[in-house]
Amino acid sequence: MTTARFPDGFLWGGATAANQIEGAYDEGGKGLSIQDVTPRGIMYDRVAGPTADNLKLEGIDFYHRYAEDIALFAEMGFTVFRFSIAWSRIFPNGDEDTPNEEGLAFYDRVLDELEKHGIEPLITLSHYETPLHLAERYDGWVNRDLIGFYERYARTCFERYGDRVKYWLTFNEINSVLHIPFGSGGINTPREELSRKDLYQAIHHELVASARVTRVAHEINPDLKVGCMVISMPIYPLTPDPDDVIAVMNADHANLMFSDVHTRGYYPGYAQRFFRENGIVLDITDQDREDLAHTVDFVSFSYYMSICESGDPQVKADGAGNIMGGVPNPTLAASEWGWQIDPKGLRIVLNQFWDRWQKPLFIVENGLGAKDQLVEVDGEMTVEDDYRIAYLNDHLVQVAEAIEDGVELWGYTTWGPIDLVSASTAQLSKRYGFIYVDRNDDGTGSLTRYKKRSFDWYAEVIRTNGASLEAREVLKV
Ligand code: BGP
Repeated sequence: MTTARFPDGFLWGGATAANQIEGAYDEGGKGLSIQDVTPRGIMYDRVAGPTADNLKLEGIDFYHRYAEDIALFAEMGFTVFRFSIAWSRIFPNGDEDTPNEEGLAFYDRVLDELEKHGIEPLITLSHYETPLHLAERYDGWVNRDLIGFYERYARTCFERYGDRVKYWLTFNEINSVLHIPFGSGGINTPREELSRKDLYQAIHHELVASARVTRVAHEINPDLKVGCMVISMPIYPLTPDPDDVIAVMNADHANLMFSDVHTRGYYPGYAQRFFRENGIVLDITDQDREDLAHTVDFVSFSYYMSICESGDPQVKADGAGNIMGGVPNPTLAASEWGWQIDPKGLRIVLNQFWDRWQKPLFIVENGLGAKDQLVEVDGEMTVEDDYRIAYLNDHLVQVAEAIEDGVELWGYTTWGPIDLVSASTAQLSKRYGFIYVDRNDDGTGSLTRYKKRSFDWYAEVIRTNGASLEAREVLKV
């Protein structure tokens, strides 16, 4: 037991994305999204159209099984559930004038179910799911027209659901555009043909769109809370050499610029210097500047790992990571996919973000992707996932420390409370859930759900508001 104190009303739950769970890729009038043509995952090139080997086309069939799945979340005591709306269910091509009613009605039903169980929804408007037509016809976010299409989509969602959904996120991991232009920004032009100016112009359009819909949300209902969402990754200097520390500062700037703009409403000096020195002249209108001034209500982020940086060009930055990698940390162990495990990094990042922005924070992704073994215990099928329990326990202990440090944190949603298709590799065998889904990488499986050992563990954490967590020495290499 710890002395961990999470505030009353702290929101506990899990997080998903439409393209990784829903399936039904061509049902209910849905158009194609960029996920329907990336069967190997968003780190890899697109293919021409949907192919049978793309696990996302069926996902875990949440589209038909949402009631059963939400009931299981409720059994664990969830008070919040983060999910995304598939943009191409609401506007199948992205550029229509009127929305698809069948798509809207689906999310009404999901919200009904959440309401029934007293679970607060937290909705991501765009989670790596740009309608494919917007990528092919407009080259995604490189094109300024996307701002208007996104605004129409967001307005439709706020008007339809704004009286029952308080928490909204504009773009999932917006800082990933730099690394995966197609997956994150719907940019069809191959990465190697994009100039820096193209990339930062696309980023600028997304930042403006995010700020603009934040204003729209507040106009529709002043009680709505709109947040940004970024990949957080504490970056440590490999050595005490000041050159390594400067390298960290630069890497931090590249990564934190997005939330700096979201929270301050303008580009910070270091970004302007970077644009100047790299000959990047962005098309920024007066209207853009006015829009950007509508800052977010809170900052949300994913946290899986930390990384190192070095000022020495000889040092290899070949460490694997959540979209971004870096120089591996010699003191930390890693997951089966090479992501280095660092619970204390979460406390560090919570403090860094709070100190920097003084905006309430929300951890909307954290978890361990691992290979699970389904076994029979006392006549029931389950997974004895003590490794997952250890990972989450140790991270949550650090969250409690950060709260003790004075950080204002609204909630915590683990990534993938139910097994789902991986974003980076499109595998099902990279499992994050408390609930096992019987589906394999080759597409076989009954889709039956089974509770893992971590299911009861998380239920107890939520029931005791964190008091059941165990402070213990965290293993290093
Ligand atoms: C984040 C994404 C999620 C999710 C998670 C885990 O980058 O927001 O969509 O999938 O990482 O990553 P992966 O699925 O690659 O293991």
